[in-house]
Amino acid sequence: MNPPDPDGPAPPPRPYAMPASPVSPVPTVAPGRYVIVEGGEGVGKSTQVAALAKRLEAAGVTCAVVREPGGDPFAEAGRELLLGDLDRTPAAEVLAFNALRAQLLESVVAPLLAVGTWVLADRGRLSTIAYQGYGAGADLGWTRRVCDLTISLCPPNLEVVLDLDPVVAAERRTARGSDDRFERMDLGFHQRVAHAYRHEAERAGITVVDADGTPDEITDRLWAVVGPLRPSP
Ligand code: T5A
Repeated sequence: MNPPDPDGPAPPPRPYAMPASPVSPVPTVAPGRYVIVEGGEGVGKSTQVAALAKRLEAAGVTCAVVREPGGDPFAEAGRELLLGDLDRTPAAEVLAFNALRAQLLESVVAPLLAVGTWVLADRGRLSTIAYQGYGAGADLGWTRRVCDLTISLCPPNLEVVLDLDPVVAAERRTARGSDDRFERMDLGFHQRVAHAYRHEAERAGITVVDADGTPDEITDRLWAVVGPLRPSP
């Protein structure tokens, strides 16, 4: 017979939206906010994250921009591997994206939030659920659990999905000209990813913003959900 587990029975899983325990019981500065902008290829995430950072800075908020995969030397090296062409299984891809996410959360995001800096992220856990779960066929329940476990290291204050017809997004990408492993996937893959974002957003009550229009129009729509996260003066 196995000896009794010294930890006793497993506690119930922590809900995803629960805030992380504070590092110190007496914070000296108001913590920053962690905002993740999500969506398929070419919907305008990088453009909008940069525009939001400008608006926040103009409003007196110190902020930093990060991207996934990436964000520190280890995670950027992993990005090269993941966006390259070496064969991998969907489950290995889920774990690899989450390993790089854990690195980013613990080494970059959490320390910035602790000193009051806002973090605007280009992609996060929903990308793994959409691309590896719905797109590449990794088991969805397992993928969600792995992603929830990882993001519990540093839960975001807001996730927002930019929604755009994948055909329009593909035109934007073609106009720009770029070509990594995921961008080369066929339209069916990108349609599954777009459907995934809509479905996951509806399931979890995540805000969806229409990404059709001029960049300024879309920034105004995003600002309507991000701006109110600022503490009242
Ligand atoms: N991935 C990532 C996974 O599979 N699983 C994961 O868990 C994670 C985290 C990352 C890849 O990794 C995959 C998904 C991705 O394939 P990436 O290079 O960071 O690779 O890819 P994207 O995040 O998709 O970046 P893109 O640059 O392709 O898309 P964006 O950021 O959504 O779009 P953006 O802002 O660069 O704009 C694209 C083009 O459109 C123009 C821009 O000027 C640019 O040329 N544009 C507009 N044009 C007209 N109207 C507008 N409103 C426009 N807004 C921008």
